[in-house]
Amino acid sequence: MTNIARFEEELKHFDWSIARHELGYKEGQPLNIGWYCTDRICQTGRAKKLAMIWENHAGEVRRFTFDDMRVLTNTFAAHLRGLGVQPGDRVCVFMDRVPELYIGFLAVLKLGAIVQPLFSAFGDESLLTRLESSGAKVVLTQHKHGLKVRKIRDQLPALETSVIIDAGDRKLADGEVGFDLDNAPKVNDFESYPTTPETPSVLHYTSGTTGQPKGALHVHNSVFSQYLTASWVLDLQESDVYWCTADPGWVTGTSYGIIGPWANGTTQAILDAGFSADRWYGFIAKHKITVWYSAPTAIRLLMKEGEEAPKRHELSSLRHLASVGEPLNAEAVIWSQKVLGLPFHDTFWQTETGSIVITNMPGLPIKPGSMGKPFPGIVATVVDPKTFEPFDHPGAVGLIALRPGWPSMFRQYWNKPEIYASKFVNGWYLSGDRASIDADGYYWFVGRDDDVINTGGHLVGPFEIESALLEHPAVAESAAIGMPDPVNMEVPKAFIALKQGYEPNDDLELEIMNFCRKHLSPLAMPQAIEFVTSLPKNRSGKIMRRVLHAKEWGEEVGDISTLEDE
Ligand code: 6R9
Repeated sequence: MTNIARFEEELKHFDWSIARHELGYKEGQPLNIGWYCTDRICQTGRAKKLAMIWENHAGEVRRFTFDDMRVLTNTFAAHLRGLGVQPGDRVCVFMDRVPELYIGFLAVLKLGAIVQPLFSAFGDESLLTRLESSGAKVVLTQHKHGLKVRKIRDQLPALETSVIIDAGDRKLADGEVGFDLDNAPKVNDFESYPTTPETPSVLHYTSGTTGQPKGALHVHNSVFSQYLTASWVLDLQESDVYWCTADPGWVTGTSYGIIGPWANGTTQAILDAGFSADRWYGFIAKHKITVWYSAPTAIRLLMKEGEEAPKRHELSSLRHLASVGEPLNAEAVIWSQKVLGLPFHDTFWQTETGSIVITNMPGLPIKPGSMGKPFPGIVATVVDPKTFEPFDHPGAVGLIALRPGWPSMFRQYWNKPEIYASKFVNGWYLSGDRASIDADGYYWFVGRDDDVINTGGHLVGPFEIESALLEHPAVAESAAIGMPDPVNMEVPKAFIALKQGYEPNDDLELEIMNFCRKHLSPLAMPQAIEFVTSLPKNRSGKIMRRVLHAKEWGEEVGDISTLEDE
């Protein structure tokens, strides 16, 4: 049987009970991700196996076995319980990629509380909107990031405690407590809270076109999807050393940087340091990474460094590569095949889907530039944007639609039921992305269907940038769009109409940029500002970012009359 025929065969017989069976889960039992990622691995004879190999920017390495992870998550969970954390409470994890981030994340789940991971580079304003929304009771953080929390805590009535993991002898403010995990008395036995498959687990914030970022709420049931996709798509085997380059502030860093791999009992290598080609290749060589999950922007950066850089390192341990977050261009697949001897396998999914839904699974021949096919058990299609019915001919461009029902599907947007409901039409979940399906059933990504900016794989909502700009006294109106960028695909650009009495000039541009820097995360910072006398609007006065976008990319503006009715 050919590979592709085997793949199609697999699709026919697939049932999610495979994951339940492999994880030894029986209906009616408690299901706790924290327990499945640590205690269960120990109980299945892998207590002494390495769970985490951690390295920082200085090259310092620490190693943790699954038994270490079990005891440390118990210790952290017991401490948090002592601070009054109850099941269902939101606990935010706001740290660099230090071991305490990973341990704290699982500890919160062991308590039956909801973990809200946030990217440590967020400034106080990005932090405020997300903590305000979640109503987090506790934040787990480091001293340097705790200072940002300290600045805004007056505006967060629900926030009781900041737990500072590296307080040392520093003076703490009201509401702050120090917790030194390494030196805390260890808790060997801790009973994980008996969460059910539908108990909320992770609350990930994601940006949309309008309004502030929304919290996509997941449940413990997600582990079945994350476990099985990590096993089948990332092809994780018992002897692998796996590296996911994503930060747990984003969903890839939790679904495939924590839950999926550790539920498989996989050894993960974690690099808490910035990008450089030599550092990355050196990391692969040093820890003999076998499976590598990264993103197109990083691959493009590596491509820019040329073909000599990888030759300086011993990369023969690598055996499987995958990519996520943005369109993986055909050149990147061809380049990696040539230079690393392996193609990158594309994987498409979202914060909302919780796990990979469309992918080039091993065994499926890759068509470079295509995202591949739906994962077994995922019913996907492309629907006509007008009728929301699937197209009946290949090649038509429409909206990627998924039939709800796989285990890791998000269950709600936190406190935003109307927005959640608006994502479902005709029984389909609409992803907000456009694509076509070819005659062989392969999906080809076309673009997003909304105004969200995907910069280097990170979604940035234009509204967040525009809100920050509007706080500046000179700004009357603003619109943010993505402009072309050779590495990040797109980067934010702002169009600004000034209030009367202000003149556009370089000084003002610099002043607005500096103002933004205080309010926005580095990713959301506009890389260019263009002053305009007015912004294109529709009849109801909404700014038409699409018109600006089309001009910026040298594309046809299209039928503005339909836009005017939006
Ligand atoms: C996992 C993650 C989701 C959005 C998604 C789409 C884009 C993700 C992609 C891709 C083209 C791929 N996206 N994977 N675009 N090819 N393989 O990235 O989640 O941060 O929620 O972003 O990213 O636009 O809708 P999230």
